[in-house]
Amino acid sequence: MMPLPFAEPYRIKMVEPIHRSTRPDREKWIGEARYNLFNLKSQHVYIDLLTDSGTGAMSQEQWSAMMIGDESYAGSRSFEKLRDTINELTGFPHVLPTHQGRAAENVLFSALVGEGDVIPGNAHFDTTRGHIEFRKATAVDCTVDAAGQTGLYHPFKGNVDIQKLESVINQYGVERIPLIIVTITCNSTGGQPVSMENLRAVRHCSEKYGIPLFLDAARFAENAYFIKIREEGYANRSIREIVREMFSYADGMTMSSKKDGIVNIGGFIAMNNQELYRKASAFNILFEGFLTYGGMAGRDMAALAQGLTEAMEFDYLESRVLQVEYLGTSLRDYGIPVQEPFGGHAIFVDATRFLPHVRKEEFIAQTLAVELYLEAGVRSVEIGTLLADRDPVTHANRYPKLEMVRLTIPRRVYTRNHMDYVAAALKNVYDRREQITSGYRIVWEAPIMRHFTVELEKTF
Ligand code: PLI
Repeated sequence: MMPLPFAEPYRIKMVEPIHRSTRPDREKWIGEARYNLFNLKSQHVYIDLLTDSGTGAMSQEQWSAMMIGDESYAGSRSFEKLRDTINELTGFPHVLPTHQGRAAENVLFSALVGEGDVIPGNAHFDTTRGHIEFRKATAVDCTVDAAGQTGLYHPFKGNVDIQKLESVINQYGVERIPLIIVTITCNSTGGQPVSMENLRAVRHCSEKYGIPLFLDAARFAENAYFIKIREEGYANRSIREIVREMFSYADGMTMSSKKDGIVNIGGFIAMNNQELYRKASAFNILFEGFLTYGGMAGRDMAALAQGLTEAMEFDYLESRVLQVEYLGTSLRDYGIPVQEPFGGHAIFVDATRFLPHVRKEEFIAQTLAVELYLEAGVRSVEIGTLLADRDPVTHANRYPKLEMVRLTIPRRVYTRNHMDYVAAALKNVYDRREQITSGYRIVWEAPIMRHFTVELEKTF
């Protein structure tokens, strides 16, 4: 008997047209965009793999929840529903809604982080690092070394190296470390998960030194899926149980709901400590809005409560991770160097191995991302030197260990045919890689988070 193949646990009810274009069109548009893919109009993109943030498709249950959103300024029913869902899912009693993930970081760090502080973690996301450096504090990356070797198999490349963490604590002293942040999954190393064993070890360290542990939980459900599939002892545990255990090792969390909340906008902070909650509440009111909406409409909170529940369904998670794996396998079969094992939300292409003739000073990963757009209208994103930004003290470019192009898959949006198209497009670029020998130089950049708005010109 033939084994039944995998298929998505949903069907399509509403469609959004997307359009192909010609190469001369794309040459004109990317030039006008100053070779920055963030500057492109979405109608000039055929397949948009810029991000999985806020780009997912909501379910019929989420759309119907929106119709009963309670838009009261204070005491909204939709907030209560959301708070109850988060309490049940995470175990944290105190919840502050925010308009997105970086807003949660802004509010929490306003309450916790000061000048000269040091915040260790596993390859902090760019907005997290941005909010730390904006406060003249320092983010220290303590990720395991295996994360930097794209060809090496390690099931949990998001893990924190406990020895590195301890040596940061000993070097700077507990009084300069207001919190440890562990990002699940670790976006910056390739959507790589953190194991339960590692979370327990970080918890042990945080208790030993009395330093609070917060999870940056944007992709908590995908992390739980990998624990179930890859970690010994979890195969028979439900995603819900795994999620609850992950959060039990932390004092709190920040969340960008635009990822595993499967909504288009939203975020929150959740925590155990009431005193910290009260302190952070003042900043929430100042920056985000009253405590029962925090920058979200009632209908957004209603959709989020439903989305968080759907994100923990095993069949959904399996189809998502297998779609990402399908793209990764196709690329690997073409010989294209990618971060392995494949991550939860994206395939990360190793641009240094892909384009060995482009100098790092000319932004290798950005050069590859532009080539992919020119080839087929596929928008990806650079996770490399532009994103790594300049050192806040020396202002020199920071060259990260990995120069990557991220092909980020929105939730429940694209089909297998779209994945085939992307893989073929990248293969065409790979076949002509020997002719790509130069990249770009910066003509304008912002003083912080430059990659969003940077303007470039060709060096050739
Ligand atoms: O985009 P926000 O402000 O809702 O969330 C910021 C944020 C925080 N943590 C992590 C791990 C993220 O991945 C993240 C946002 N990520 C984006 C936008 C991405 O394209 O990956």
